Amino acid sequence: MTEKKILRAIGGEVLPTPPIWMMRQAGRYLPEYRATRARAGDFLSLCYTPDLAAEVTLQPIRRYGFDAAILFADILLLPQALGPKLWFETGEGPRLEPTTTLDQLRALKPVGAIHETLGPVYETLRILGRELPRDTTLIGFAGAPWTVATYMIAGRGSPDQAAAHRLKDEERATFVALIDIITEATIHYLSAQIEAGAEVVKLFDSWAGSLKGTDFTDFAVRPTARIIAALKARHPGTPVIAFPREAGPGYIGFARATGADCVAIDNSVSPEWAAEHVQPDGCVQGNLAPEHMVTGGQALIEATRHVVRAFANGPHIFNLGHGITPDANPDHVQLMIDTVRASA
Ligand code: 1CP
Repeated sequence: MTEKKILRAIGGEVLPTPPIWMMRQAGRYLPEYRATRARAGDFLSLCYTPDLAAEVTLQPIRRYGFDAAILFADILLLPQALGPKLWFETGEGPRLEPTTTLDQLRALKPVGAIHETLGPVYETLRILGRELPRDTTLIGFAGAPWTVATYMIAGRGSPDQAAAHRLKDEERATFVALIDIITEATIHYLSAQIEAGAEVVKLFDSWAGSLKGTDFTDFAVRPTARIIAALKARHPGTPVIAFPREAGPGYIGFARATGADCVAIDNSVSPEWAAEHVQPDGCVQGNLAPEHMVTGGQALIEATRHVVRAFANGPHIFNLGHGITPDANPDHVQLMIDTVRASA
């Protein structure tokens, strides 16, 4: 039997204390990350230089001994591999050449061509497969099609994803064709990650919460189900974590509807609610509010115990409800881990 606790929890085991990792665990809150990023020069060079990307992936494992390492990359590398230009505006965030017309869709590269750009990402995974401790699980990832589409359409992040909603509602055929291309490309991308050593893959649907009613079914559930079905056909033993962030009631039945082996929960719902409505279908991941990594103290300890207790009767991977922020204190992360591991 595997000694990797993350795989055991995803397989349905209830462990004495939940295994733990943290979204954005390699990031700007760590001084060693900032140093390596400075050496790389910029964020994209860091993503595409396998030795450095592997180094920042390993940093939080060395410092904290998390049970999983997540590949250091970004969900926007896949659209870039399809052709549109990608760059990061310092202090602002990512910018992507927009794709909103049928002509622009036709100009995208064939999905099989993504590997020409993404080769360094697979190399990072191969390095990690050699260098990670034996009991650490290696997680690969991609953005879910809706979330990737919101960036491809608007060319940047936006609080309401208005441009993507407009295309969806007004140019349906173009929007659906874009979702299909991203879906196919994601299948190729995640398959290659698994072949390079990813033991679990995670789909980040960060903006799933803005899809309502049938849109949620059509553009959050269906593309995720298609990706998972294709991955299961090629790699039946590799589990998939789905993260339809802020889905609210959409979390209910999401694992069954998509075939996901584990559902990651954000912190806009209570752990008791998720334990009652989502955990009966399988492993859940989450959902401590990331703000505790900034504020720390007794409130962090109590909130951590609360999450552990609420999920204690079913399979659970402890995590934050969203990524840790750059202003977090590394000591608070250690306090969270100590609290989880002392909770048996
Ligand atoms: O300046 C820096 O060093 C860049 C900050 C940063 C980091 C550390 C970005 C820019 N991306 C990443 C890495 C990253 N992104 C990982 C690596 C692994 C880890 O978790 O440690 C992962 C899984 C992501 C995923 C990602 N990128 C998502 C989905 C998860 C989420 O946070 O909702 C999204 C939406 C992105 C896009 C993106 N990349 C970076 C930023 C600042 C953003 C958000 C932009 C926006 O919406 O405006």
